[in-house]
Order: sequence, then C-alpha cells, then structure tokens
Amino acid sequence: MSTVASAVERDRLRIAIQKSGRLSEPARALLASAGLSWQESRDRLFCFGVSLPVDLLLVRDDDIPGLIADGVCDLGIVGRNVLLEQAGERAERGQPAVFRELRALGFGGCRLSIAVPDGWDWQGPAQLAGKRIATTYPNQLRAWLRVQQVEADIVVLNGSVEIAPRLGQADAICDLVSSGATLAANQLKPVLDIVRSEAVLAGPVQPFGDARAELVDLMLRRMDGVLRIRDSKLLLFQASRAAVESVMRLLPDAEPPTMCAVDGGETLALQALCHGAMTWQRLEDLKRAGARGLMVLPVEQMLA
Ligand code: PRT
Ligand code: ZN
Repeated sequence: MSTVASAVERDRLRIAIQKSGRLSEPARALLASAGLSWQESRDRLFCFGVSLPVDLLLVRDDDIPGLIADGVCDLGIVGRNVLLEQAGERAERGQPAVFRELRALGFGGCRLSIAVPDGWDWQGPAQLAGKRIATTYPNQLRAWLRVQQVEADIVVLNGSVEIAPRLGQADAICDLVSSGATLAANQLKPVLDIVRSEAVLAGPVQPFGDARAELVDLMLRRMDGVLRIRDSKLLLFQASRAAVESVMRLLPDAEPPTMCAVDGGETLALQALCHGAMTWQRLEDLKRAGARGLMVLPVEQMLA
C-alpha cells in the first residue's frame, strides 16, 4: 500500500518533524540554518515553506517512518532508534524496505542499552538466557538476541520500562539511555549498548522521479554544509617558517591551511578551518609553539 501516494508527482517537498519533544527544536534549527523559513498553520500541524518549496508536517516521532512509507511525506527527521525499530518490524512481516537513513544529524544522541538490577554480577549476554526483558523496542532487541544466540522472553511495554523489574514484570530491561539518571533512580545499571542512536534524516529507498529529486539534493547539500561547520572556527595567525610545523601539529582537527608569505618571506600568515573546540588552553599552547596574532572567527556558512 506504500507506493500509491509517492507515485503522485509533486513539485513541493514535504519534511516530517516531531511536533513537540526532544527533537523538535534542534530539527527546526537545523532546517532554518539550511535556509528554510515557513508560515505556520493555525493548528500548528503544517508549516508552509516560504523561502523554498519545502513544507513541514509536525507529527509524533513514531509516525514519521510510516508517513514516508506511505508517501505522505518525502523526508523526516527522527531518532535512528525509531527508524530501525520500524524497519525491523517491516522486515519481520516480510515487507520490503521503503525508508532509509540519509544522514546522521549529530543531535538527540542516546543509546539503546540492556540494563540489569544493581545487584546483578554481570557476566555477559549469556546471563540473559531464560530471563524476561522489558522493552518498547522488541525488534531491535530480538535481532540482537538472535546474533548473541541467547533465548530470552521479550516483554513489550508502551512506556515506563524502567520500573518493570521493580514491579516484577521483568528481570532486565532494554531501553534508551542518555545520562543514565533514570536507570540509577530505579536501581538499574546499563551493561551493554545494542544500538547507538541520534537524530537522522530519513528518506525513501526509491529516488524521486520529479522536481522533488532536485529539492532533496539541495537540502542534502545545504545540510552537509551546516553539519560540516558545526563547532568549526576559522583560525588566523602568523608564524615563522621554522615554527609552522610545530604549530600545525597542535591542530590535528584542522583542514590544510592557506598560507602566504609576509615580511619578505620569513613569516607566514595562515588561515585554517578547525573542526574541534577552540579553548583558551589550546590558544595558549599554540602561542607557546610560535603562533602570533591568533584570531578565532565564527563560520556562518560553507559550500563545498
Ligand atoms: O510525542 P512523541 O511520540 O513525538 O515523543 P516521544 O515522547 O516518543 O519522544 P521524545 O521526545 O521523548 O524522544 C524523541 C527521540 O529523542 C527519541 O526517539 C530518541 O531518538 C531521542 N532521545 C535522546 C531520547 C533520549 N535521548 C532519552 N533519554 N528519547 C528518550 N529518552 C528517555 C528514555 O526513554 C528514558 O526514559 O529518557 C529517559 C532516560 O534518560 P536519562 O538521561 O535519564 O538516561
Ligand atoms: Zn514517540
């Protein structure tokens, strides 16, 4: 049933993002940095793209893979955990893959982890054999257990997985963890990460055959530009020819610098795009290695 809507030609692109939740603000900020602006509908479910023919649909994150599968939306920003879970569910039912991850977006990071009661002396996955594991992610858990060749009972819950062991519903859990505070508050400890997740841009497996194909390429190019310069700074400084090598050794996260000779050739002026954090400590180290007149500039936009 998935191909009917996507077969309809459209000249506007529709991106689904979470209406409210952990991913909604960073997703909007990323799209705005890629040059999108919108007019929001009164019911706050639809945003009409003003600067580009790219509209937003504001939905629950769990609905995003299905909206792409049904061709209602063309792209979506969703946690990898949700995308993999629904891909696994389709595969279990023998349905073909219709959506896939196009880009990792660097926010919404978390892990899908196995956690056991604090008192357990964790020896390894074999210890889960015959145990009940509560989760809202049965497909990823099942796939992992299969690889581990461990047979356990999966108890599927819709929420509050972390209290299942205390309620006697399960022996262990498999849930999302970021700081670990929720587990600790429930006398559980994470012992294994089975999936590393973050927000991703999801899209259909089949490329579009209409104007949307170009819009997708445009969005990907702009997002790549935004992601590439996130945390990046342009570093300007001067150094004697003799000192350049030791200064650059302190900048392993820099692109090859642009250099030009000043002062008759003994001094070089350099500019380098650095991808890591530029702390005062780093600047002081660079100065000790021979860099002079250090200047750190923010990078607004970049087009490779
Ligand atoms: O209403 P809607 O269905 O859209 O939202 P939702 O409540 O399902 O999703 P939301 O906003 O909670 O999460 C959206 C996405 O954020 C998830 O699918 C993940 O990809 C990502 N994400 C990142 C997280 C977390 N970190 C996270 N910590 N999602 C959930 N949690 C929960 C986790 O389930 C556990 O209950 O936070 C708790 C653990 O947090 P810590 O910091 O105590 O370890
Ligand atoms: Zn959800």
